[in-house]
Amino acid sequence: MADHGSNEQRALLENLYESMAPDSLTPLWEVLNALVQESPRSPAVVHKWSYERIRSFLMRAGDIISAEQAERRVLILENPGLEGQSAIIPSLYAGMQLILPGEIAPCHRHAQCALRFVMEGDGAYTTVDGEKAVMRPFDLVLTPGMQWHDHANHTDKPMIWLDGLDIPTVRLFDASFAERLAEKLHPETVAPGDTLHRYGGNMRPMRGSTADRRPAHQPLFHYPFEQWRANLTGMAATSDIDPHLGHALEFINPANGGSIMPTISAHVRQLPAGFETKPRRSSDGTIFVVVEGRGTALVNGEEHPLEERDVIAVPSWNELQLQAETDLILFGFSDKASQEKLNLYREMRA
Ligand code: GTQ
Repeated sequence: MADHGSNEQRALLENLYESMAPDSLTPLWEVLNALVQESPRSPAVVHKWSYERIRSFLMRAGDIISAEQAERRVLILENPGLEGQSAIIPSLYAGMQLILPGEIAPCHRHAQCALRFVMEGDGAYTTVDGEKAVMRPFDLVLTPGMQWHDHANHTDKPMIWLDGLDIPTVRLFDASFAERLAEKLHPETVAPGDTLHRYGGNMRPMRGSTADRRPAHQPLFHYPFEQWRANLTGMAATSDIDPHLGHALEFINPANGGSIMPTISAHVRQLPAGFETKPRRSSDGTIFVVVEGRGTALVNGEEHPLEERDVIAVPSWNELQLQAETDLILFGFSDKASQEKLNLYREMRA
């Protein structure tokens, strides 16, 4: 409350609150400023996870529980400011998933959208509606909402990837639906790579043809490292650098030119050695993965050293500057997609 009033008024108010509490009524004037803030003050904090530490706990989990028994063997990256919420920022979830050689994670589907960003291993796969996406380091693979998916590893090395899902967003809307397939693995109905050929090269099967088989709103689900790295490097070699972002390319859904999924946006950036971005704030909380190189994230002036495969969460409206010590390549995903749909997204460039 802005005006604290007299002791007598306070006593009357406290008495009122106590009597109306059983009727599930509370006074707005006690909480208005906290509810309607001048600018975002996220309960989530800036936090960095070292890949090697996550990995050692994940491998320990691998000794104790199988992927099949766990359904998904994942360590959740829970933001220290959001304890108990299984969230890395208020709207998004992140976890590190391990599939050991010979293991499978059984087939299911759910309303939640997922992205996978490959951290380690080569050649395990996610099957999306009957088509294997063979996963290579730093590939981006999607499982859009309600598409059947299972994971399996027939290689001789562990496969580890970062999961990014909109679990907290779906929870906010009370819109979670999920089911398991009766079989452990979805039958393989299409050859691996088929979708990339049909929809991944700025082309698509002619509409109405039998070849146009993927959902019209979400055809593509694999964005290979090989492609995105070449695009980013090619652009960086010839274009002026954005002072606030570095060289940055956003992944898009080719069906509509929009974000990769309705609730999650993703992009990659390249910062040449010695480059420092100008301070920038944005209302989307962002999770970054260091793909290559070394540098520092300066968040509100505080230094967070970045090493290869580190994961750092930068919640809404924290002022971010990135410094590249060596050439630095980052992958990032955020809730910008949702915010833009709701006309909430804002940014501020110094
Ligand atoms: O791989 O389907 O990290 O359903 C959390 C929920 C991964 C998955 C997660 C999931 C999955």
